[in-house]
Amino acid sequence: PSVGNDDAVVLERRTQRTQPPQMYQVVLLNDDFTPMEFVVHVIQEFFNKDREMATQIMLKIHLEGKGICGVYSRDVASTKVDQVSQAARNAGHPLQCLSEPVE
Ligand code: NFA
Repeated sequence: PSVGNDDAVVLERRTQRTQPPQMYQVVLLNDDFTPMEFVVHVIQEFFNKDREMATQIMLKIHLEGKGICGVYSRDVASTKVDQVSQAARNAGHPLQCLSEPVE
């Protein structure tokens, strides 16, 4: 910043402000095989939703093909994807979970 020498004082920003971190939405994709009850359970357990909200999100995924379960920093989103993918694999379901940058 610079300061003028007369009556008018001019402050000029010369440095860029720090940007907020990029956020990532964690998405579940519909498939024909994963039981609805399993999806509701996953959304409750890993995305901290109550049963009613988890059911709404599951139905949106079922009807529209995909749905956002939460929005997190990159590291947390990546961990959610790994945890959900492993839980689905362990249970023998093809449920797919991915994360994508917001905007
Ligand atoms: N479409 C699945 C079914 O009819 C349910 C489902 C919902 C699967 C959301 C994946 C995601 N059993």
